[in-house]
Amino acid sequence: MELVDQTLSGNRRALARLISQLEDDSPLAAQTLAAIYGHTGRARVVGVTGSPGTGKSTLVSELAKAYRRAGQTVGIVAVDPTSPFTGGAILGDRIRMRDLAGDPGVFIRSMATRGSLGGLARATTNVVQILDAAGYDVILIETVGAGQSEVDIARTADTTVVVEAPGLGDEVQAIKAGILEIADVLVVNKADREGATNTVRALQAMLDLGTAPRRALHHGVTLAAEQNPYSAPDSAPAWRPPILQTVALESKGITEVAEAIARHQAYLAESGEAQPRRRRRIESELLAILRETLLRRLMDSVSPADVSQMVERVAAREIDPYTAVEQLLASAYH
Ligand SMILES: Nc1nc2c(ncn2[C@@H]2O[C@H](COP(=O)(O)OP(=O)(O)O)[C@@H](O)[C@H]2O)c(=O)[nH]1
Ligand SMILES: [Mg+2]
Repeated sequence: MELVDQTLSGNRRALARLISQLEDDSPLAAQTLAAIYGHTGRARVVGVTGSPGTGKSTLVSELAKAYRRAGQTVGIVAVDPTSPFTGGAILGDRIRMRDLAGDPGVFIRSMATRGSLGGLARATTNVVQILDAAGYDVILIETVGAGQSEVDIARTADTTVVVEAPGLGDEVQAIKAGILEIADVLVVNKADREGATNTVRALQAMLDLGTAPRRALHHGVTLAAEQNPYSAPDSAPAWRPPILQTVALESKGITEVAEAIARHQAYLAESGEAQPRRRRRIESELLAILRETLLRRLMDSVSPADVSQMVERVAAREIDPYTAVEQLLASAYH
């Protein structure tokens, strides 16, 4: 656990090596997380999500610069294969991000999208926890808001910023992906383009439609507030996501976004929402680990020879696949 000690004392190379080692070694991940867990819980975690091309990477790098100017250290986790942080985007964008890469107060990590998306969500959570333990003040997670697992990743943040851009038909996509539901701050980027005010208006209208108190997701099912043991006290006024316009490319409106994030974090602390949110996050993390562990243990308990034999029997139409699975589980060594 020498790497862990070095990471906790701020060694960047140790941090990078630790993260790489975790990527495919889950027993090691479990050990490492056990060793660092007591040092986590201090960073402010901000998710930035939205459709491809809305300007998330540009916004994230501008936000990172704003936090750096305020003297804060920043970890960036990019879960986006086309991210300029990964070298995936056009040259101009990469050049713009170069000053971040040379800054010792910034640590950038891009997540490989290999493996299952569920695994990616886990891996991302692990990296965020390590950056937190390593002492980064703010952690920015960039995800492409395209599906449920990206939404799951965004949900691991204290504050989620949803980025839209004019003229992409994003308003409609946002509803489909349920992404508006998780927005704490809405940003209409590319406000230099035509149609930005229309996008703002559309988002405003959608927020008006959804003014019912926000409900917490429990096991992926929406529960009424009174049924949810983790819901905030009734007296807390609901948070209405502000809608902000930015031109990330020209660094316009960035301070306002950082301020809105800070206001949301103050709201979380003052309203008593922070605790239930943390609990929900820990609950879903725990359930994910439980599911993974159960799956692995059960799979390990089924003998490969028995599986081959069942394949033969199903192929011969002696037995159907469902019955075959029941028999395999019955004969597994628990
Ligand atoms: N016109 C305009 N272009 C922008 C703005 N922000 C980002 N872009 C450009 O939009 C493209 C996509 O940006 P990127 O940050 O990679 O978007 P992502 O896919 O959401 O991460 C890039 O070519 C950026 O230079 C903006 O505010 N205005
Ligand atoms: Mg990107």
